Amino acid sequence: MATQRTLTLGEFLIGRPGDFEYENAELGRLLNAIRLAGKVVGHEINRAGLVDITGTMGTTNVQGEEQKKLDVFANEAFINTLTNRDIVCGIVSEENDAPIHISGADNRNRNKYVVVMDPLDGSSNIDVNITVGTIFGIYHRVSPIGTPVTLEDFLQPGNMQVAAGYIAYGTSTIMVYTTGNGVNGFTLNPAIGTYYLSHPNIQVPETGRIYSVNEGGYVHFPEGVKRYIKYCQAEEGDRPYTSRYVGSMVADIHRTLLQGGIYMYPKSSGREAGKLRLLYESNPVAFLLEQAGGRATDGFQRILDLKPTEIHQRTPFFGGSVEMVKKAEAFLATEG
Ligand code: AHM
Ligand code: MG
Repeated sequence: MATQRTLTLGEFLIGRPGDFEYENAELGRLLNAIRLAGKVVGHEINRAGLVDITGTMGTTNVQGEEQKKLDVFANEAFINTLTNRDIVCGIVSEENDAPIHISGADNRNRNKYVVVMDPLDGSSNIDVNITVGTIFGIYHRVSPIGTPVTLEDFLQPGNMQVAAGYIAYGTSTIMVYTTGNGVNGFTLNPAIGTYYLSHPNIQVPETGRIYSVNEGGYVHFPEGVKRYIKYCQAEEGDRPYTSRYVGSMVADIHRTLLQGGIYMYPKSSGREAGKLRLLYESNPVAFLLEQAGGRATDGFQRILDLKPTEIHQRTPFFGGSVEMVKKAEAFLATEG
């Protein structure tokens, strides 16, 4: 008989003493807001094809990327949900050029948290019914309470995150997050709108059998990455490894968290810093991977120690099972 999931995300949020800091209740409320917006977005994604929500807006975001209708819908859903609750003082979103300042209902700038987010990651996959996701990271503000949020509040290294996670809108909707005390996953029962703890204490296997990279960029990759890919393909011992690449980071990372492996988005000759954005893609995912016993670097340095200089800056990314990421780094180190 199928196992019945009984512990809900709501119960989990209030039932983990020691998991949160003194703001316990506030961080819980913030995560509640995210799970709620995730339901709204997940519901809309499930209706794609039935209502006129797929396709493009005819606009581009600050990074020159075409905006999909669902990109815009998800962005608004998360911003509205986070803005109305007097917890968050600022948001950086992939879809917004500049940070969003939130002064609070009393206009006194007393909210404590900043949120960085990619409201709908992998949106090139929406129109073809493939998993997409929301990625988020949460920080304490560093500017004084009572003053408007500053750029410095957003340009903190990833090691300052108090929580991070993603919601994958896949065969089921699942929210996976950490508050720095392990990683847990909650699957949404859409019939009653409740998330249940389905993946407690996720641990990335020490090594894996899957490498995940867009090999379409192969000829433009650094020599070290090319040689690592060839190594993965070589028949020796437990190799060749197998290849999987969804093209939605959330989906590729979710698989990596559960099954192990390596996910890479290297720099290439056309893209010196790769594609993934440090603040709202690489850092939250790096925090999750490390909290689950995995590793995440830019090929040379720990992602979480990089000091951001711009809100939309990009970084190469190598994350997953410790052994596989270290092996890729070894190839990069001897690139010559
Ligand atoms: P997006 O935020 O514009 O969707 O871009 C990020 C996505 C990641 O989810 C995914 O891993 C990557 O871009 C795929 O890029 P590519 O098509 O170059 O492989
Ligand atoms: Mg993205």
